[in-house]
Amino acid sequence: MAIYRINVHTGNLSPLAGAGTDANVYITLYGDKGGSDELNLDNAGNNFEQGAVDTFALHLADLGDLQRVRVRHDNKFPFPGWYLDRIFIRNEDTNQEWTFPCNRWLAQDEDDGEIERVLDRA
Ligand SMILES: [Ca+2]
Ligand SMILES: [Ca+2]
Repeated sequence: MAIYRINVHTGNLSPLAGAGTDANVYITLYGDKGGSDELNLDNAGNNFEQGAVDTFALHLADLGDLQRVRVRHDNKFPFPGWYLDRIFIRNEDTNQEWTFPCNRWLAQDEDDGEIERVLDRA
């Protein structure tokens, strides 16, 4: 088993752009030792607001060297469009770290309209 700390950086755009979301966000991790299940990123707070960094801890099988992540939301609640800056992941047991840049919308009314993206590590 391993503990993965996941920092999700929502974009710091103009407040009028509505970068934040209240939709439910899901992530799947892929490493050279396999992939995770699709996991809901949730904690007690109001997550994924403009300019915020939300931190989650996931207890998973050791996935090895992470290669990519798939991230999506369910488009629920008003103004669900979300501008994801990047996702940072750290394996707290091995101290390995990975960054997955996005710098795009996951929004049906922005960019290409997709609300799911696969992010390769930087
Ligand atoms: Ca929110
Ligand atoms: Ca929004």
